[in-house]
Amino acid sequence: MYPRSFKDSNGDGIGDIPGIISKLDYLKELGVDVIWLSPVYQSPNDDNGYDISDYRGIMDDFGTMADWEKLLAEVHGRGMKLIMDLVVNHSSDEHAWFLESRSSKENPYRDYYIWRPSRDGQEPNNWTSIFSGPAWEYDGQTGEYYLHLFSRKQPDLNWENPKVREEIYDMMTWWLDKGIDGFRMDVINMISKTEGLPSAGGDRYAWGGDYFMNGPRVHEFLREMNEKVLSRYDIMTVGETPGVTPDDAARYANADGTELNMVFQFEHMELDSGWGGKWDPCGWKLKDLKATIGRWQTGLHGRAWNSLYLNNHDQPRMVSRFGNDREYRVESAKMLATFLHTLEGTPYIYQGEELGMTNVPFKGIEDCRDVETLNMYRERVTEGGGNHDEVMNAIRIKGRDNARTPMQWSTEANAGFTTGTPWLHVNPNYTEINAEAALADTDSIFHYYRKLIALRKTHPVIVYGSYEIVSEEDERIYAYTRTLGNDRLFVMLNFTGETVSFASPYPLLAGGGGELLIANYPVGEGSETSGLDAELQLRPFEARVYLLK
Ligand code: TEU
Ligand code: CA
Repeated sequence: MYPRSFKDSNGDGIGDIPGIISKLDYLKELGVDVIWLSPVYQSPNDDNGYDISDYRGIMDDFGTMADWEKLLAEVHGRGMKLIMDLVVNHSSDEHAWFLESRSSKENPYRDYYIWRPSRDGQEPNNWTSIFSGPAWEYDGQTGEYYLHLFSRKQPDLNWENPKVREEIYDMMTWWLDKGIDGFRMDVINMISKTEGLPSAGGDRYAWGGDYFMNGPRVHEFLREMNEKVLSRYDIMTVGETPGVTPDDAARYANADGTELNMVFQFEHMELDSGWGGKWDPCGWKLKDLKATIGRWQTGLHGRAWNSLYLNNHDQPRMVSRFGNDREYRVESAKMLATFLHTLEGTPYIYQGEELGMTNVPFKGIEDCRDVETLNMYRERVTEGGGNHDEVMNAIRIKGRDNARTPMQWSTEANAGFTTGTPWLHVNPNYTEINAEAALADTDSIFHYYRKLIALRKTHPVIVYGSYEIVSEEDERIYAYTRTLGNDRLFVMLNFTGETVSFASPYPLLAGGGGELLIANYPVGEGSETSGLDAELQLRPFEARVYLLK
């Protein structure tokens, strides 16, 4: 949940905690078990709360600590759980620690952050920031540079300093003692940097990820965090770990419970990035999706635990990216939901995904708010002389603002999100895509999600079954089985907008031994031959899930 865009209760155009409370019944009806709340701590909002200036205060825009306490009670009162976003790779440059740290080289907080003198009059190394430009900012007060892997207002904390680790563990304990049910941990695999912070490659600026992702002490730090804090509570933890492989993840999310419960990996989020990376969007291939999902499903089975997602506040809307947000929006949204809810792992639903919310036709850069997008535009177009239309096209396809337009509640002004002026424009298609319409339509994507979620609760094979691909070579149909003891699930997904004939390797229907659990089209008994070589005609973006006898 992205609080800034979920529901505004006081007409200032910004979502807030009382607004969230007013919509908890909606989440309960959907069947949500755990709410992951993006940061609500005090922040100057350079990166919409991922730049924290007080880890124990609630952001004024979002309400008070009393509001937050009420939210937790209301969530628990409905039998749901709440996990908070732990952002400790970096803080805000307006955090008291950083104000002290930058004030002098002798200040006791100096080594809470990563300061280095210039190297030949330039930055201490050649790393680029993930939000464009160099990863170092010169600070005239003490004539040194500080490291910021993200925006210059997000200085990296120095995890080599045991005092920093103690402060963070104390803060985590403080929140856990309030009764939260766990943490999502922001870029937690970046907290250990390679000794000496070596430069990367030969260029003036280069990607330094080899020296700050999955670094030398990251597992030591997480084991210490687990021993000193996490292991003392009955909680859920999920680490956000860009750039991990299944083997890395098997360590972070190992079954012994010495680190985290699961991680968000990004391999399937890179399939549509060309040579130029995220902002060089290219088509993706189903065979590549099958390969990466297969690697993760088989790679972690019995060793660790997967998280399953195609959407969050950092990714464009999945129905636009992996489905068809025009003539087959509903069918493809349901097909993708079926995909996410029939794999092994914990499925995550991002606000509005259950409505089939789509990407946004941003007119110009003035429509965008995301620091990642604004920094990239300035570097490539304003300063770099790049082509405005080309860059705007990439932003419409991959920009994070696509996921951050206000939640579409109804056909009222501003989609019922606010009575004021929303901080970010509402997607114009809210008139037909909104929660009110979805709740009233028994055939809506919302109600389809409810059925999927309910299925997981009644069929252990869906949660624990081992994954096996079927017809791997098929470029249009993604089919797989899940097996647990004598139970076998068979899933068929048409990832194209055409009707595709597919030879099921299993007898289905007509007494053939398959029970249809869920489908996104009506499946008539007469529509297929039964028997071994049943030739199924799978319609555009058709999804079917059978329980084989
Ligand atoms: O995201 C980390 C991260 O790597 C993403 O920024 C991702 O690489 C990028 O968005 C892809 O384009 C986390 C938070 O989820 C994100 O919202 C924050 O901006 C970032 O960390 C810094 O805290
Ligand atoms: Ca508000």
